[in-house]
Amino acid sequence: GQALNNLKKSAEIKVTDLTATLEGVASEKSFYGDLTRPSEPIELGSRHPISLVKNQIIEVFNRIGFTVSEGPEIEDDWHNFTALNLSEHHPARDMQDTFFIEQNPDILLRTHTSSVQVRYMEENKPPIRTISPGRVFRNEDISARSHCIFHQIEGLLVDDNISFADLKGILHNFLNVFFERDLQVRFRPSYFPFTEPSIEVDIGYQGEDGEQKWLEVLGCGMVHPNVLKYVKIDSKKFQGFAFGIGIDRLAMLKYGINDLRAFFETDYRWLSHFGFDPLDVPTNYIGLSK
Ligand code: 2NM
Repeated sequence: GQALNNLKKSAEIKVTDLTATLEGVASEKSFYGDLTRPSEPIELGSRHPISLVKNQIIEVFNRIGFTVSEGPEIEDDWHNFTALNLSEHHPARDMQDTFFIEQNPDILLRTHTSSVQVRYMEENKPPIRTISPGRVFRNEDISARSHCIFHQIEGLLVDDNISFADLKGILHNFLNVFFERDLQVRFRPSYFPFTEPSIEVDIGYQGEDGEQKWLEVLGCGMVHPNVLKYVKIDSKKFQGFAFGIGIDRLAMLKYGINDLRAFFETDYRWLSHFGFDPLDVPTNYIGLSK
């Protein structure tokens, strides 16, 4: 009983003290004493440049009917390699240093998001128009220009009556819209196991001495008939094209970033420079040129 009484007394003193203090503050009507004032605004973050560029690319392709498809980062051999026409001993499997699980080499970290498109073609039949953004993994040393984690968007269109001309038109338009100018574009023959023919795409610009220079921006090609066969699409009836875009690389080109490691440092001050988000502001990219 005595202990409870002591507690009651000290509580009463606390309440009386606090009431007096608060009444005093409120009667001064000072800024800080106004208990009804709104709280300090919460500072909003900004989007990461890789997310910005990813969204910009998605928006351009959304406008011409491409959906967004996603898939697992931990893949199996079939979806990452075999179904993409890289047979077990294909030399291209060595070209990409892959993170495998030692106990089970059937499990790996995807080296490209083409694996998503294999899954998409297994589930959906033509007409297909989809782009697959996501994180991919290759066992590379970290430097200003390379990292073992990077980001891709791969695109896929499968329909009847599709030719290389469709691929050229769509990619040239995409690059013009993305870089907001009328670009020179060059298509160079290359090699990928999952496309035939395979092409690398360069954009042209004038060097300091006025000489013509070219910069590689993406790889693409007509989907190899073997890939269509693996996902049970009749390659006599349907053709398709696919392309792979490095998001990190496009972000560096667009914003003049020369060291890729900045993307991973999460320096709040640096990141806040990219706060503008074109998806938040209604803009019309198509037809824009500088
Ligand atoms: C590239 C270059 C060329 C590609 C192929 C496919 C699929 F699944 F349809 F076979 N997806 N992406 C492809 C083709 C990717 O990246 C440089």
